[in-house]
Amino acid sequence: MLKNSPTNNEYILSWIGEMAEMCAPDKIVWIDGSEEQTEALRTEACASGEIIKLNQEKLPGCYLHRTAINDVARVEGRTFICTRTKEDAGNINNWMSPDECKEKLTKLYRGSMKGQTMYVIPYSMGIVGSPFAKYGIELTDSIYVVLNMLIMTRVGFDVLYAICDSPDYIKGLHARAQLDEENRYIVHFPEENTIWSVNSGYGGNVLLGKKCFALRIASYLGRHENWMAEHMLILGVEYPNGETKYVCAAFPSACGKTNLAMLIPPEYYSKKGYKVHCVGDDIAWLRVGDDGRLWAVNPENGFFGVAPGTNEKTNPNALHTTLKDTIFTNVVHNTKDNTVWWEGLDKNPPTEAIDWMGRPWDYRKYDKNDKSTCGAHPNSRFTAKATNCPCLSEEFNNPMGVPISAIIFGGRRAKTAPLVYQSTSWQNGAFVGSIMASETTAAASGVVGVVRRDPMAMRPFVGYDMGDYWQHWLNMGKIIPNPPKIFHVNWFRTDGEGNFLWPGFGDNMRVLMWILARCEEKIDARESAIGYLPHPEDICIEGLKNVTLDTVKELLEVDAKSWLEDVENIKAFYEQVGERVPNELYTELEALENRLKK
Ligand code: SAT
Ligand code: MN
Repeated sequence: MLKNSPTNNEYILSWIGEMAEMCAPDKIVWIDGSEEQTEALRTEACASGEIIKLNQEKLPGCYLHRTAINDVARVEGRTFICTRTKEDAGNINNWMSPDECKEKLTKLYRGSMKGQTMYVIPYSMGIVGSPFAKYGIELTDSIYVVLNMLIMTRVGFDVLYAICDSPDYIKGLHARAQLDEENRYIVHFPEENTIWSVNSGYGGNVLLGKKCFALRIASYLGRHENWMAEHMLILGVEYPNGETKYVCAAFPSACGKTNLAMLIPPEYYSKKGYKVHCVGDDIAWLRVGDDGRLWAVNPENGFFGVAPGTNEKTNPNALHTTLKDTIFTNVVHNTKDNTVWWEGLDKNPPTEAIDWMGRPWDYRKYDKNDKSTCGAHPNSRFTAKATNCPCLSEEFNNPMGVPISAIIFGGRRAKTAPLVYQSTSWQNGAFVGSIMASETTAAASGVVGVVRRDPMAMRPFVGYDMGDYWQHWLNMGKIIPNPPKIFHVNWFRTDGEGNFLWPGFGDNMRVLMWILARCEEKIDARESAIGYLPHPEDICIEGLKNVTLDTVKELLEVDAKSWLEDVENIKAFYEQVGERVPNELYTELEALENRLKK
């Protein structure tokens, strides 16, 4: 079956041979990245019903896909890190021994592709040929996966030429099998550069270049090679004088990374000539540059964004990005004009429509407080090309990436965390990242809206022990001569009645400007128990309707009592992470507690 292969690499050929023998596909097709082959696959997937071709006048190149009803989000409970020892995976990850895992999954894979095609996708995370790029090959039985990978990564035979005869690439195997929830597994063998995924067809579980490779495996590689793989957006703020400053920001899934990355400055700033450019919306690979600064690349080539809530006001750039060449997953199908819709798109839900489960949908039955009446799944997504984004940075394809002035951590917290504060050092900043917490969202299966600790927004994505990961952060601080400053933000603080105090979206620029002013040491701040806080009048509120100086004061309040409760929760979390929590972080925690008690 492997005759006429586009590579002679024995490592690749023997691995594919082994996987094909196990999965028993009828044939093997190499994905070359050409428009011709891609179009043929789209046609085939339309014919089988796997995707639906949308109105090509209104949405050229756009398609709709529905996943199985039981398969709509990442499954953290079924995600495993299979290192040789359990200690290396740590207490926060699920662990299985590599041998046990392979034995178990081999049974699930065996014969699973009978009667089907195995697609071989050679892809690059990062620009092919650049020193920062890493290569992977994903084997899959799903055309949907192929079409998504063609958008999200750089696919083609140039990747095979770049790998050449090296064994150095990430081996990914995906089979939908029966889409059986009970036997769904997303497993990583970081010591073997291998990812296995079975019984799912949903994005984060099956687009193996994304969370599995670019975060879990890459974080493991980064630790050994002195770089960092982080769950961060990358954006540039261009000043009226033409200079651009870049920041990275880590937020948990479905907390607005895509919105922040594509922010449109409020009029107050745009009139003066400020612009924002998007380099990435989800993942950053960070390395120390020759100039002693930290440099970031976005290893992806597209956006896998949350659809609900995306509209002309919240994120016009994302909306425009999705108007062509996009695959929509689990949104509403407007059958009258063959387009798509989701909650929060506009005030005109379609009158003839099919919901994400494939059932007729009556918008009049929609109840904002009852998620089960939604037409689009709360975690429905668009897969869109980065190059279609109106505010994409000119540096997007720069193989060296961009220099980072600030790292921003953020969670979704109704209380406790202020709008913004600055850490006092790299070590203190790593501590601030380690104590991040956020209310859970629909991006992962499970209860939504409960606060959980999500260090660096990486809880589900660190490919090794969390304590070691924090140690790696501390170690990196020692090898970056000119490190970025580290901040924490919270856009989601509410008043006594549960209303958001801060408008968010484009107005988050106001906070970014304070952050950048701090980086350039152009502005003063107040020392507090948790770090540096802005003087309230330094957050620009010109042109904001419902925000007064008093609102800003409220947003910046640090309530020692609720922070001390948080400290107890952090202690419990550190205990759970276990023995490898670095002493420096305990020192930071103790110091924080003492300052709060003063
Ligand atoms: O499902 S993905 O992991 O790809 C998206 C997310 O949860 O951030
Ligand atoms: Mn993400």
